[in-house]
Order: sequence, then C-alpha cells, then structure tokens
Amino acid sequence: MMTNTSLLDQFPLLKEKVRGHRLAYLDNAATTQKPLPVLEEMDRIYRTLNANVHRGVHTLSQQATDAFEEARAKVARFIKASEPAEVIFTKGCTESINLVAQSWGLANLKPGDEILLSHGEHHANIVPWQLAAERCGAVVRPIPIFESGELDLKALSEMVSSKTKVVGIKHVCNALGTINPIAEVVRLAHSVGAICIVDGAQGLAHEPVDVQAWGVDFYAMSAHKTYGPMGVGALYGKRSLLESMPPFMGGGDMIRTVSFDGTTFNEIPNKFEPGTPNVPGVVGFGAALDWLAAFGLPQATAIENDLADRAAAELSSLPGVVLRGTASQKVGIVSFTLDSVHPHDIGTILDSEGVAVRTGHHCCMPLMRRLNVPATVRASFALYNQPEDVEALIKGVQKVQKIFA
Ligand code: C6P
Repeated sequence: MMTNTSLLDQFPLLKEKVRGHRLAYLDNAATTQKPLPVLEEMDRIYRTLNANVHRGVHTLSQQATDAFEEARAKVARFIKASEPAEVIFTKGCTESINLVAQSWGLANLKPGDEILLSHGEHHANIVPWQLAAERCGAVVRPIPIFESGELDLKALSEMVSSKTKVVGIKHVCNALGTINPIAEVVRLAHSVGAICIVDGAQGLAHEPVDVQAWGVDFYAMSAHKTYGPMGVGALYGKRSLLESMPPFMGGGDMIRTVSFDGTTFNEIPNKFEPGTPNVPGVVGFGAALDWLAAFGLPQATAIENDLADRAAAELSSLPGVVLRGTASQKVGIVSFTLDSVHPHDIGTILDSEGVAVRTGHHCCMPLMRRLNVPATVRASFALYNQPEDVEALIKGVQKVQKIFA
C-alpha cells in the first residue's frame, strides 16, 4: 500500500505553488493530474519505440504496434469487454459519442424515431444526437431527473416505446456526482429494442465498469479524466453493432482495398481508426489504467468519498451555502451555490487562495435550468487529495463570505 507521501511524490505538479499557496487541486472532473509512471511510459515510447503502427514490417513498427495493441487489451480488461476488438481508440469521450451518433445514428434513425437522453446529460451526449436527429427526422426527448440529480426511472419506463431507438445516459454526472443505475437503464432500453449508450467520461476512474454484465451497447471514455493523457479516449461497442456500422471517417488503415471504383473496409477495430493514431497517448492510457488498478479502485473511491463527505458537511454548515445534487449514490463531487454570489466570483477568490475548482454550467446547460441555477461551484476529488485540500476550500469560501458580507 502506497503511503500518502509516496503517492504525492508521483504527482510533481501537485507540489507546485499557486499564487503563493499550496495547490489544492479540486478540478479532477475536468482533468486529473498524471502520475510519473504514465508520463515516463509516454516518454519511453517517444525515446525508444517511436514508429508508426500497423504499417511497417520493420522491428520498431512491430514493437510500437504491440505496445498499442497491448493498451487496447488493457482497456478491454478494465471495462470487462469480451475482446479487445470491441475497443476503438478515439480522441476522447466526445469523439466516441459523435462516432456512434454519426455512424450508427445516420444509418439507423428514421423520421419519428425517438432518442431519449437524461436531462442531466453533458452537451457531449446531447448535441451529437441533435445533429443526427436533425438529419434523420428523429426527435430528442429529455428523461426527467429529480432535484437530487437522480434519474426518474419510472418516467423512463413510461417513455420507452416502439419509437425509442436510443437511450443515452451518463454513468456518473460530472456536475453533481450522481451515479446512474446503468443496468436498469439498459434493461429498459432493450425492452423496446433500443440501444443504450453510456457516457463513461466520469465513471471510469471512480466506479467499476462491467459492460458485459450491464449489457450496454456503447460505453464512451476519456483517458485524461483517468490519470492518463489528453487527446485520447476510447469507445466500447458490441461486436455485432460495430460490424454493422458504416465507417465514421475515411483514410489509411481503415480500408482493405481502395480503387476509384470503390473501397472495401477493414475489420473492427481498424475500420474506425483511420490515420496515424496517438500511439504514446494510447500506451499512456493503458499505463494509467494499470496504475489505477494497482492503487485499487475501492481504495481510491473510499479516499475521494470521505473527503467529499467532509467538504459537503462543512460547506452545508456555512450560511447561504446550498449543496446541489444530493443523490444517495454519488462519487466524490461536491457542487454548491452561495446566496447572491456568482460562482465565477467564488472561483476567482478560491483561486487567489490556491484552490482550483470549476465554476459554471459544466457543459450541462439543461441540467442547470432544471435546477434553476445559472451555474454552480464544483469541487471534484481524486485519490491524491488530502484533508488540507478540504480545509483550504472551506477557508476560501469563508473568505468569499467575508468579502461579500
Ligand atoms: N467534462 C468537466 O469539467 P472530453 O472533453 O471529450 O474528454 O469529455 C467530454 C465529457 C463528456 N461527458 C461528461 C460526463 C464529461 O464530464 C465530459 C467532460 C469536463 O466536467 C469538461 S466540460
């Protein structure tokens, strides 16, 4: 078991001072910091293995290909996919969802079809579906959620019908921390023959994922929220669905034969991976999952939830603070507002104390409207956070209260 000090030694950035203060980094839902083993693995690729993948007969290219494909196997194992070919590497969660909306959506949606998306979805799981729906004459409908941030499953069970073709839900809410009941949502989607796509951007680093046990059709991921690099992500899709879908983008590596009379396409996963991929990024993603698995997901969530519970308890005892998102099943995210002070002002004052939080609508405008707030302040915890980070947050909010008194 890593001690707290040896853990922090792996994150040099966390030792930097911000505005003369110890950094309290509480913006982990936006992106996590990266541990040294991940940075070193990416560095190793550029220093010792840099070559293009899937193309060369030379040794270096084959070694790079092996490292790349090993990362695919690591992602598949982490989410319990039945085979690595069901994992497509992308630029991130956003691209993964766009891939499904453009490829599966345009090939399968017809006028009058319905796409049901939770009212709490991130824009990344709304806008791609609106774009697809517009082109196909389909309709996007929000699934109600409660004030607590929990999904209204009864409403969903009444909304699904033979018109439903897609049900979209995020595994974990980035703005409020709610953990959604994925197995139940998949069951309801499948009961009417619809597919279920899960936005896993905030799930992967905090909750166990078992795509086969859930029976989910697609699961979208970003590496950078899981201690891995930016600009890399993945899409899990069931083999039968991926095989039935047309390519999303064309180019090299995704083809079998090309002539001016027509093109035939490669097998999955290559069919969806045109062009030169981000090889060090993908390998870094695999290293990040190894690192997280070695740390232990249950240990990570225990640390994060404990700190978030302390922060929530202390914040709610401050006058004028309202906690937003009070679901019984949550990850370590605390969202709040403070009477008559705009979240951006709170964020700016917290920053002057070295506390990094996110403020705004968190790319969830429909959710903010549902909660009747323009924005919130969000403190999101990672496994390296410390009790001092909570203390700095509380002291910072008290400073805001003094300034605005
Ligand atoms: N949320 C946040 O601060 P990308 O940018 O593709 O890696 O992930 C997009 C995305 C999709 N779904 C959810 C639930 C997300 O939280 C995010 C990214 C960041 O909450 C930036 S808006």
